[in-house]
Amino acid sequence: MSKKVGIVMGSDSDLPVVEKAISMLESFDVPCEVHVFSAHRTPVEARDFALNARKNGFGAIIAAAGMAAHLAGALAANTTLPVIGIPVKSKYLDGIDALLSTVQMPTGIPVATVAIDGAGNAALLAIQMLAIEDAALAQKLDEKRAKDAAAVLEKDRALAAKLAGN
Ligand code: RP5
Repeated sequence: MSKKVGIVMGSDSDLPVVEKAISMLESFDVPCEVHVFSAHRTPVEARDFALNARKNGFGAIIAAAGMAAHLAGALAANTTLPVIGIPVKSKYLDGIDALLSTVQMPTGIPVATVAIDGAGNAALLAIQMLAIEDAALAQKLDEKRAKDAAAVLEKDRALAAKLAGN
């Protein structure tokens, strides 16, 4: 059994985005634990989760937050596990606020930031981190890449047939 991935979101309103990460982890049979902890509304719980994450069996943490999104950085400040930030799009600035807040970490406390609402890639990156020490998981990643490539090539064939009028 691989290590767990911790998923922390700043609000339950982030769940529709985070669900894509949960389902991706499930598709790889990677265990995850999901929490709502906010860097500003529940800073103590967010800090304690990060402080204890390594000893609690986590191998990576995904942090999803919108607006002035300092959750990923706040978690990263309290653990040396890799932290992956998902900037969540809100209704005001199309997610640019969360993107810049998450990605622009000063030297010393890194956050690996994925695209705005990029929950699937956040999960895949966490899986790739766990797969460094897990050959079976690495094999599953290879299989997914091959399956995804085959799907694109099938679309290419379908497009060629359509354009040729077949
Ligand atoms: C952030 O503020 C959360 O991550 C969420 O994306 C955003 C809005 O939160 P709610 O007002 O919906 O609780 O902290």
